[in-house]
Amino acid sequence: MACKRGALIVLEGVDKAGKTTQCHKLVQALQRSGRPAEMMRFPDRTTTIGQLISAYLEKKSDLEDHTVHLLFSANRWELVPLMKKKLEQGITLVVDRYAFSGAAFTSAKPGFSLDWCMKPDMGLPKPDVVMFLQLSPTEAALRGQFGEERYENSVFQRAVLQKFEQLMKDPSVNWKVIDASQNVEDVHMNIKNHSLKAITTAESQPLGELWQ
Ligand code: DGP
Repeated sequence: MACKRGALIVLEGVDKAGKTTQCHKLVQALQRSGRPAEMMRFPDRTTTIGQLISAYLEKKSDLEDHTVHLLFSANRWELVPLMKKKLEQGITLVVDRYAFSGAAFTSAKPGFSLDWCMKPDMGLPKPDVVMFLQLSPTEAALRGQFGEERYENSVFQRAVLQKFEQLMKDPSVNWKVIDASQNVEDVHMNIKNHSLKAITTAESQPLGELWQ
């Protein structure tokens, strides 16, 4: 019998919500319980496209807004063969940001519709669950200063949050909202419970296509 596929689990949220910490904790917890799991993150700055994105985020280069949007999307598409291979091997992927960040961040810029921003990512592997780590801009500010990278300012982050809220109205995506203001362990338990359910569901369901 072919092995059961892994689940595609995505964590999203505005900056400072704790996504990266929680992704690491989730992968460790799944592995400790004997479930094969690996972490991925987008943008993946290690590829040729990812290096262009990284230079842009670090403000070492300027790129036209549509162009950089398509590069972020291309960075996800270039990893799709690897993602599918791992999922088919029964490995659960825990992904730090995905197409939802893509649509929310670019559509928060003037002159971009959410609809246009979603188009390049249509057909990507569909996550079995997307957990949105919710944290108000006020609470995010209490967690310390933003860094120096592009997008790291509270006015832009508020606009991004509004776009995420619009994306979360889409019933075709299995959204779970997580209160990220709780302590790290409570957030982790919440995320782990949703993930275990997603892993069980994924075992009996084929991988879907996003926004199709
Ligand atoms: P991170 O490495 O998770 O801090 O993400 C880098 C920054 O890039 C962060 O501010 C969010 C933003 N970002 C992530 N994905 C996309 C995307 O697809 N499009 C745009 N415009 N920004 C993105």
